[in-house]
Amino acid sequence: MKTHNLGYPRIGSNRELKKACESYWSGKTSANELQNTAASIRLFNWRLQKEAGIDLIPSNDFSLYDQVLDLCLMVGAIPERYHDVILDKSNNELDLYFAMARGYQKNDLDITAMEMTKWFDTNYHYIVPEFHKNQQFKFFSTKIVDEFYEAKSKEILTKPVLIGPVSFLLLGKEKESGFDRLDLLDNLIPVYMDVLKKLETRGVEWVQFDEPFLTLDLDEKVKLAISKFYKLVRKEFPTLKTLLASYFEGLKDNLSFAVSLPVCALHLDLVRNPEQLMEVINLLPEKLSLSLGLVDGRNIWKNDFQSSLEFIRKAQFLIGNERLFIAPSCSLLHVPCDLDLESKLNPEIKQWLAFAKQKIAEVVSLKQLATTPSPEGLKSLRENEAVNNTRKTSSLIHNVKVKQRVNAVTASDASRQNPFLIRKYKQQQSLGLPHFPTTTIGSFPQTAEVRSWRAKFKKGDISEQEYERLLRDETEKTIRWQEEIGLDVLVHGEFERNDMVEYFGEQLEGFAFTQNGWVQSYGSRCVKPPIIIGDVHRPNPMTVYWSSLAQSMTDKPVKGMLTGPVTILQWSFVRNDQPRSQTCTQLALAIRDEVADLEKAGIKIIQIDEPAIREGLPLRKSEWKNYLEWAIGAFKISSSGVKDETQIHTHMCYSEFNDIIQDIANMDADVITIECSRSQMELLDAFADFNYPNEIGPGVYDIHSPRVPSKSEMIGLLEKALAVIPSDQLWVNPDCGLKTRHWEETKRALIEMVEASKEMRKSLESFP
Ligand code: THG
Ligand code: ZN
Repeated sequence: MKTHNLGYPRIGSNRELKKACESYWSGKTSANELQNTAASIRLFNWRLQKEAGIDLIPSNDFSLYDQVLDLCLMVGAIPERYHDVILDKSNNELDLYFAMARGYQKNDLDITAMEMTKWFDTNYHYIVPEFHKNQQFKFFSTKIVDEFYEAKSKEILTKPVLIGPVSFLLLGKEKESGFDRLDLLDNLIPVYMDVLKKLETRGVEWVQFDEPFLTLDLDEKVKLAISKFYKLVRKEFPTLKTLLASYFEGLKDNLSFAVSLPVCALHLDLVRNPEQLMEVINLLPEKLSLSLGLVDGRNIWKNDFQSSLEFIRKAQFLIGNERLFIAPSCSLLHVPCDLDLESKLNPEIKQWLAFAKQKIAEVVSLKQLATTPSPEGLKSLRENEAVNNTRKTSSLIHNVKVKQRVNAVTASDASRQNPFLIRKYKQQQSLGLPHFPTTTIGSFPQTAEVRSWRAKFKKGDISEQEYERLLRDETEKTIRWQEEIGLDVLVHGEFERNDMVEYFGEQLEGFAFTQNGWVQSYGSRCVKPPIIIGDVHRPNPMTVYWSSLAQSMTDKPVKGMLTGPVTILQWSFVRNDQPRSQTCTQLALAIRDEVADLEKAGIKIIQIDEPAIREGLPLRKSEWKNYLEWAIGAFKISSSGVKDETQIHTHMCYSEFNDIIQDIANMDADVITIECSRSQMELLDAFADFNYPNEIGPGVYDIHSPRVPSKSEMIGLLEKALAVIPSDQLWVNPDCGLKTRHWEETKRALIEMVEASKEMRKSLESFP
């Protein structure tokens, strides 16, 4: 039996990589300094795993920005627009790499970054490879070989990790029509063979191929492609040991296909799909080894040793120790680095948790428990059992009232009093908004100054009164400015908030927080997901103070701003002792209470954001219906407790919605604002084909770039929208919150936007 790991977090225990990258980008430090930091993180991670007793330690799991971008560079999939970056001889490979990740502005050149999208059902974003007809590839970046060599020179023989070529192609996008990116496989294979050759000559024993698509719905063409590649690898490298990894789901109907592939070992995610173990073992060819992914790489709970050992023993009994690996379920990229750094966490809660470093130790413990029974082993098993048992009865977790309330939810709690058309009429009477009403998504720029107030307040450098006064002044300035430029529905600006999910979690019961539990979101950007440890409820109003304060400053309606239950669930670490649907319903009831209090305080428009509803979709289509039922149901529970006159908005971003448009309509929000400025027509077509019944604000400009769009540009977009959306259903707004922008461009863009709406109104009056 061997232990191995699929990938270790690369940001560094104290976000060293984030700081090094940002300092390099701002020109404060050299490429050399950045590379030194990167090398020391790699060495730290390798040594940590080696000292813990991991037999096969990954390399090439490190990345300066993203592992898919690394692969684009490895195979020379460099979009043509970056060739000018290469031609400039003062640039090196690192400059090219970051140009692809972040865009490039230098000497008249203004080259856009590559697109990003979510990595399966995680909150991690990868860079989307771009493919063209007949595209050629070549072995370009030698990172994978270099890092193997780097570890070897420190006496660590690593297992390089490489996304398989078929998953690589599937992760990307066809940038022109008339071809299928899978047809590029034949051009890609020689590069992979080249890489494997180089690795083999340098003494590689094991290579890990990630084919995460193996757990999705696959057609025959994809299967043929996968099988073609692994047959070739086997033929060209008969003695190379290959481990094929899939994760985030079970293999399910791809199972017999997966076990037929000529690889040496197959990794299974037994956290997501424990049932597959017996099915795989029943079909397992004699020469294939199995890697049991038993330690949850997507969540932070301590492993249940007894339950894991039952799986290991079954596998031991049926196929023996020789052919077994123990591992985390997936790469540990998705969990924070080290629980030991949490000095402020309640010890009762802390004992239930394991971060990456602790999970590595768990993998090793499981092997020891399964292979070398000892008194100490038995003791650690008993300890593990005792600690996990305390969770089952802890008063921190269980709240009878919350459970009773969830059980008492009825269909009428998830439905507004009257249908949309009746509400629309009453809201029109009450709000009196013009045609093409203008609004923003909620947040205004969080300047370095605003963030410094929060930091000072947290450190105790300024008093609570002082902090509040500063925020109040900032809010008032923002209200005045919105009035001045003529926006119709105002927002308070959210200056009091850190991350939206953290902000709500901090005010709800049932959550715990880390000081340092950072997880990479994209590039140097990290999030600190809250931990939902127990039954959730809302002891006190959360946003009423700031919303009603802002409303008291103006006669225009101020929108209340909340994060929806599905998004709070999706961007937190979620308890694993009850179904996600149940936790989501508890969150929905907490938000419902907040909505009711906002309404009582005189807030007439309330926005409940659900940007993560799409990414929560199960990877297998057969499970979509069930998810959508409880997720949409939770949104409706959170939003339906109000009078007809109260206007509910929702906002969505980061994804394509075409395939769940019916479900979005079922949310029955009075107004939906949606990110679509980059592919507006595609999205609008979906809403038009569908005859979307309620009001909609397709974003008229992209807030992810500092570029200021002109009034006429936005009018152009609105006219296109009018071709498919009736004029009394159309709102005018940017496509997302303005938190990450500067005031300068924000002001210019919003002034143009309001002017665009005014002009649209005029032309409506002349041609009604
Ligand atoms: N919150 C959470 N998850 C998210 C987003 C979010 N996932 C999707 C999307 N938005 C990801 N985008 C970002 C954008 C910015 C940052 C992180 C994720 C960011 N992070 C700060 C950093 O890394 O410096 C740290 C944040 C902080 O100091 O609290 O800027 O909005 N949960
Ligand atoms: Zn958004």
